[in-house]
Amino acid sequence: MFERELSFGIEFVPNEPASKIGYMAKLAEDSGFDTVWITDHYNNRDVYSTLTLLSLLTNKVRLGTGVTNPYTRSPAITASSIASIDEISGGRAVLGIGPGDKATFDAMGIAWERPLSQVKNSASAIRSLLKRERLSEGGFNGAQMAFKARDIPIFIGAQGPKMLELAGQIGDGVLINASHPEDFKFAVPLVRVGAEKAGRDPQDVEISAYASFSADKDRAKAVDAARVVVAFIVAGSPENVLERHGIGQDEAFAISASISKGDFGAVMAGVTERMIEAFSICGTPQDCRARVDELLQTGVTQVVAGSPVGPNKDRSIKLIGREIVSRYR
Ligand code: F42
Repeated sequence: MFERELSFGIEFVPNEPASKIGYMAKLAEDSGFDTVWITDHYNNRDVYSTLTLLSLLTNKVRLGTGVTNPYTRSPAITASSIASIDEISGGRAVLGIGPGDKATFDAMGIAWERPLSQVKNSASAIRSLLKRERLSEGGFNGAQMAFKARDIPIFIGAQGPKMLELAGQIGDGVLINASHPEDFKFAVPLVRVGAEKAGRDPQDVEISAYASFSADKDRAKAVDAARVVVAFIVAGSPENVLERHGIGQDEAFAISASISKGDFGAVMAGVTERMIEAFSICGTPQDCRARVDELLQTGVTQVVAGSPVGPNKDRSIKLIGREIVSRYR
């Protein structure tokens, strides 16, 4: 059995000013969350500027990129940035890194080549650079940091089977974008196989459910808040994942088409109860606890409350802290 204590994270998307994120991150810290994850997309506020402010506004929480990628930032720049966050925050940085979001790379004119090996090589390069080792392979030509940093934990953002196995091989943790136990029954064994293949103890890998989360005392309000996020997840899910949850391709196509047309009335109407149940942790605190209990059974050791968090973010953070996080302490 896996004995790691369950921890709680929260995700913020820096699509609003850092001061607002800072306020909510402090609220999350005071509400008992253990880790704050900030997403990285070129079209939002910069992840490291946001983490710098959070380093100054919080005292205890771990602060992480959730997740950055090796395409828009060289691993050498990532090593320098995350080491700086670690220094400013007094040793609280964690690095989440994944293959990145193809849609944003297309918009930036960046080719998404060999994502598996890019993630693997960049994690290895970052680890070496943090130790001040000189790098002269994998495209590097004598790169070396001017300062030594802590051995900052690296979490791999993964969904696909190969990436999950890689996360088990090289990650201190894995961030899996999913909310339903069936998805973790598929993912967790792959992470464990990866760890075993690399001769590691699978218990050393922190398995995180990076879930769309929506909590409110009123279930209907929680569901309404989750609808748009769930619609985007359905539209972006591969056929096998939809099938796993009994959702037809036709239903997903209809939602995609409504998103493309900008018809958000139709988007909301297209999201069924089954989709909400498959792709979010949603409802009253009691509903959410029931789901967290199920996830624990599959080997999950961190639950990350991802967007939307709830219909009123401030209130939902406090509610989750009081009625969910505290029950697992
Ligand atoms: N992406 C962002 O850009 N920003 C974020 O803030 C962000 C947050 C985030 C949080 C949690 C999380 O789980 C994911 C998150 N993502 C974010 C998305 C993340 O960056 C990835 O897009 C997402 O995890 C999907 O990745 P994936 O695990 O499905 O991996 C892709 C690349 C995939 O297709 N994997 C396949 C697999 O089986 O794992 C294998 C692909 C493969 O084998 N590729 C070969 C190779 O060498 O890489 C090449 C194959 C060929 O023929 O070219």
